[in-house]
Amino acid sequence: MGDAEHMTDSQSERAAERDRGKGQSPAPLSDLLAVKQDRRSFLRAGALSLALPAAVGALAACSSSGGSGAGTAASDSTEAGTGGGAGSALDRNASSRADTGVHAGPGGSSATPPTQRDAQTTAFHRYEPTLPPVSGQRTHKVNWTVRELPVRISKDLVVAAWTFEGEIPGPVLHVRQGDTVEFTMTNRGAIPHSMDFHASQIDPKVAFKTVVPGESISFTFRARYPGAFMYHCGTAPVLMHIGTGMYGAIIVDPPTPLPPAKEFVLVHSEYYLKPGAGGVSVFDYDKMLTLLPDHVVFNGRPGQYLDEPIRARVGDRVRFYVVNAGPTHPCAFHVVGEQFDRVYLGAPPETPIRGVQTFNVPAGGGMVFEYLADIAGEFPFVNHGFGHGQKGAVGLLVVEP
Ligand SMILES: [Cu+2]
Repeated sequence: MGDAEHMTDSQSERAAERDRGKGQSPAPLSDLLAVKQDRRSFLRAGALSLALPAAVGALAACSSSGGSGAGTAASDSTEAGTGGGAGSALDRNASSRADTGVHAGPGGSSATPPTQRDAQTTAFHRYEPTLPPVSGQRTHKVNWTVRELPVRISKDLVVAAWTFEGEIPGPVLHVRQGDTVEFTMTNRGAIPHSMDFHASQIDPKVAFKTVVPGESISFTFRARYPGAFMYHCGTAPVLMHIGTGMYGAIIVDPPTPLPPAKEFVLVHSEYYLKPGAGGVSVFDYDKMLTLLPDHVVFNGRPGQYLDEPIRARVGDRVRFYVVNAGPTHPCAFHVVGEQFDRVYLGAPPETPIRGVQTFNVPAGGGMVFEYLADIAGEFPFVNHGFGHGQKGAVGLLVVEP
């Protein structure tokens, strides 16, 4: 299997070299740098190809709400976007289909139309992949705000996002099995939103219901199982709300901690975009339905850990909590040059599978991947569905001697 594995990567390398007309010795690192270089040209090519269908996909619902948004990244607007769209979304969510709402209603592309100033003033930052420490408290009070605002996902690309706490992905929550989460969400956006924690077991009609702008919702749950779980906005159409940035990870530790490790959270997701006003790209619901993303990413930014790798030392156990927000495609998680000692498909530490090269994390799922870093080097981690890896779902883990 190892030979076949490297052959696959080498083929990818050769194809990349042919495209660039360069001659480099095949090696995993150069392979990934090739991805990085190609990514820039891909971004340009992607922008060009996006320009063609851009005129086709006008989406009614949010162009009307956007029309009243007066061109600023408003919060506190209680008028924009709260007309018929808000009511109908509430009705649908009240029927308890929040997590599976797939009706064909228009999703809009930008609740608060971005401006050129947004594109110029929105700075890039790396999303911190290190798992934050768990608090000693057994009850976690979490107060989050929903905002619609521009987010720079690369040096060249700003998107008109819908967010939890202004970030894609939203913040990482870290609790222990049996802990209580007292959650409050306040909607400071221009359209309705909601919250669905996959780590909870709760009546979705009550807890995950949609909140109109200016209002809040609170609910409480206990984290019954350990593992890596997704959270997301469940307001219909869910595809649009997840696809526009409303997702993140909640990590639940087992009562007996897993062995000490360097722990990282990787939230995998897709971007479907079209050009928007002021140089800020907007999300394209029609393209989301075509299932062909422009970018596929870890932690919201294409290739960000090529520029600033994740680091560990020889002798470390490395643990990845991989949550796949989708909204649609699986993540075939793989570390080039390594094998996973354990993969926990469900609640760790029970029944890991061992000696794993690659495992698919489904959209809406989360798994825990561990390996022993006993070899120094630069190890690319990828979505080994390489059509998606090539679009940005790739990073580097540097293991230092
Ligand atoms: Cu939402």
